[in-house]
Amino acid sequence: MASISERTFIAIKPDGVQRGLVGEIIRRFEQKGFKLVAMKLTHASEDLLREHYIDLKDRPFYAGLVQYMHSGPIVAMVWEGLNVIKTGRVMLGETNPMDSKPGTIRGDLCVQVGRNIIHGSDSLESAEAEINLWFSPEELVDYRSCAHEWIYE
Ligand code: IDP
Ligand code: MG
Repeated sequence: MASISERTFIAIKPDGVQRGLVGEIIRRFEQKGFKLVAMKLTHASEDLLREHYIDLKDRPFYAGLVQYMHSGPIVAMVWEGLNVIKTGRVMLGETNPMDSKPGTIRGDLCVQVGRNIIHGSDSLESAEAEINLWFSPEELVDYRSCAHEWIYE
C-alpha cells in the first residue's frame, strides 16, 4: 500500500557532482514536495559499489560501471514521500538519456548511458537494501517537515 513515509535511495553520480549539478538535482526533489531524510558526500569504495550493482555483475559494462562510480565523490541521499520510489524514477527519466523525455533529470542534463549522472532505487526491496547499504540507521534523520500539511491532505 502507498505510504507517505515511503523512502528511496537517490545518488548523484561522480559526473553529476563534477558537472555542478548537485543543487539542480536536489532542487527538483525539494520543489516536488519530497522530504530529505539523509544526505552525504562520499567517495564510495569499490566493494560498496560492486555490492550496490551486484544484480548487474554479469553485464559487460559492470567493471566500467564500478570504475565510473568510483572515479569521484557521490552525493548519497534518502528522500521520503508518497510514491517516492516510482515518482523518483519518473523524475530521473529512462536509463539511457537518449530515451529520456525533456523535463526529466536525465532528459535535460546528460547525453550518454554510461554517464547518466543519477541513480534511483527501482522497487521497495531495492530501496530498503540500498538505504541499508549506504547509510547507518543513525544517519536517517527523524523530523517533521513544516510543509507536511500543505503537501498532503
Ligand atoms: P538504472 O540506473 O536506470 O536503474 P540499470 O539498468 O540498473 O539502470 O543500470 C545501472 C547503471 O548502469 C545505469 O544507470 C548506467 O550508469 C549503467 N549502464 C546501464 N546500461 C549501460 C550500458 O549499456 N553501457 C554502459 N553503462 C550502462
Ligand atoms: Mg537500476
